[in-house]
Amino acid sequence: MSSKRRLTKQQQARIARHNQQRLDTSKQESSGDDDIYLAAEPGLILSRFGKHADVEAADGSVIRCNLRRTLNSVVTGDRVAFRRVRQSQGSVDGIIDAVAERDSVLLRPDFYDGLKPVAANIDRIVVVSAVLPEFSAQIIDRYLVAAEVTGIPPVLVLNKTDLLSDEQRHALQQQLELYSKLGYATLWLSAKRGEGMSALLQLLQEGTSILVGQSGVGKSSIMNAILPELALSTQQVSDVSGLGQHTTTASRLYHLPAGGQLIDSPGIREFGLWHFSPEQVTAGFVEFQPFLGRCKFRDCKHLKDPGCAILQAVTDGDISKQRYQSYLRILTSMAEDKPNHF
Ligand SMILES: Nc1nc2c(ncn2[C@@H]2O[C@H](COP(=O)(O)OP(=O)(O)OP(=O)(O)O)[C@@H](O)[C@H]2O)c(=O)[nH]1
Ligand SMILES: [Mg+2]
Ligand SMILES: [Zn+2]
Repeated sequence: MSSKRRLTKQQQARIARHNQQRLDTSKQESSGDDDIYLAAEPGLILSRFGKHADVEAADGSVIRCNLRRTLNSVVTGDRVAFRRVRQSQGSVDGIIDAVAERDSVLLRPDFYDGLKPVAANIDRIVVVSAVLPEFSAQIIDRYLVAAEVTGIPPVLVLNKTDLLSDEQRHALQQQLELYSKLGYATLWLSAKRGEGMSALLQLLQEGTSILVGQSGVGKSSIMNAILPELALSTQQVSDVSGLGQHTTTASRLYHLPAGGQLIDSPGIREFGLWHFSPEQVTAGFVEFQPFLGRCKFRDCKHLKDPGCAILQAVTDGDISKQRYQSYLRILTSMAEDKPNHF
């Protein structure tokens, strides 16, 4: 928790009560600033940047709003109550009064800033990977753990398939097969050539989905392939560092022509899992589940422990070595790199 401003339980309860009252836009009483603002309306957060957010009203118009100071977190996908200004002055045309309780939230721990919400009310996490900058099963496994623990179903998308050599094609087909055997939806895509796009659109038709993955894998390019009129900026993976350029800086929600909403999000260098316990990470590996509780020792760490049912399953080929090694690496990195505030 941030130490900058700690509220007492009473203050928190009062803020929550006011927040709840403000959400009911049909029953607004007049407030002190009615000379500045019009009546409250329900809205959807398309994008949040610093002290501002773009809110979509029921009529489809987009209003740039300030945030009431007591709102501690507002992100893309949040449902809010907001008011338009009576008279526009400059670029900010409204204020967000309250945020509705979230059905789901994708969180990401920031090494310096603590836990940060990426987006709210998400129905699907689309994990995008590509051979350029690099294909990393480890990053996929991290997102899968987050998806399992938060209960938001994932879809694995391999983009830039136009770049694959025959050898890479074969290896990655096997990779994706490993995941589809675990029950995950997988998709082969080329945003550049438009291949696999209609299958993707069909998957995204209902609810709100978010594109996540390393910088440079082509998230914004996928958005552009769906909605060319957006003309979102995209950038080549650097020849020097071999990394993405962190082109997208804020998440933003778009409505898809065939139905559904899709959020483009900024790529991140590493998706940390410090906010989860080791037990949650274990549970995040779906194929471990039938074996949990069957180890000889109740507090088995599934490392070298004798009588470990997970290790036995790896030996028997019921759990893939790759996934088990990935699990070990995640646990080790969680213990080693953990910043103090997690
Ligand atoms: N060959 C090929 N290149 C692609 C494809 N999709 C995207 N790219 C290229 O990959 C580079 C990075 O694409 P972006 O869309 O900016 O990647 P991003 O994931 O949005 O990156 P961040 O915003 O930094 O997180 C650009 O040069 C794109 O043209 C594809 O299907 N095939
Ligand atoms: Mg981008
Ligand atoms: Zn065990």
